[in-house]
Amino acid sequence: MRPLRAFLLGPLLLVAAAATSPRPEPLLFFGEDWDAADGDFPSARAAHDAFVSYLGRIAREDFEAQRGAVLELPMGGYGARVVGHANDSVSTAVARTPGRRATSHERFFEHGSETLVIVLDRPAEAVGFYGIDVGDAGGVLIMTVAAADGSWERSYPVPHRVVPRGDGQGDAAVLFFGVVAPGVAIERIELRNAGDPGDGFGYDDLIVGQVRRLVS
Ligand SMILES: [Ca+2]
Ligand SMILES: [Ca+2]
Repeated sequence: MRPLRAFLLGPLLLVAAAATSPRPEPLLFFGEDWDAADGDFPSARAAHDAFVSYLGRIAREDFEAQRGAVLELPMGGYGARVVGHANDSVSTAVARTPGRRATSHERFFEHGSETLVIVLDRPAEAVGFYGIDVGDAGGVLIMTVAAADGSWERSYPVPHRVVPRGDGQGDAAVLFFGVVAPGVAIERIELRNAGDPGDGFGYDDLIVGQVRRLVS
């Protein structure tokens, strides 16, 4: 009888836990191509594809029509305000941003300041992006997502590789990082370099969206 008892108790315990536990923690998506200087980034793209597969409504910014450090991005009605500082800017200037490049077309966002803030007009349940040339000069990227009223906030160190400045590895490495938080109204996103301030990051293909829901 013991195996049967275990079989029956397992599902019952799971149901009880689901009924009383708080909202589940977000799903995280990460892939990194550390040696991506020659172009392709299959691991990062696989993480991107898995992230997108969870989403129904989706908006993407490729930065191709943008200029400057402070941006107002329509993003399909989500309305993202990117608040950059000195050393931040949409760029194509590879000569001035060694290692950084676009993952779509030509333009990307160059992040050289400590903290970049993105505020959404309309909340999203999911946020993701490609990061380029992150960690090759001692930088450490931390992403914080938060509800506007301060009722919910999570900070995630992006689990990318890090080598000291001058090491020579990781030039033009590409990563993808995404957070899917069903039922959460994310309205504020922070991207912070908590490591060597001399490590410039590139971002491209910023994605926000809502979780795909089954309709019956
Ligand atoms: Ca682009
Ligand atoms: Ca870098």
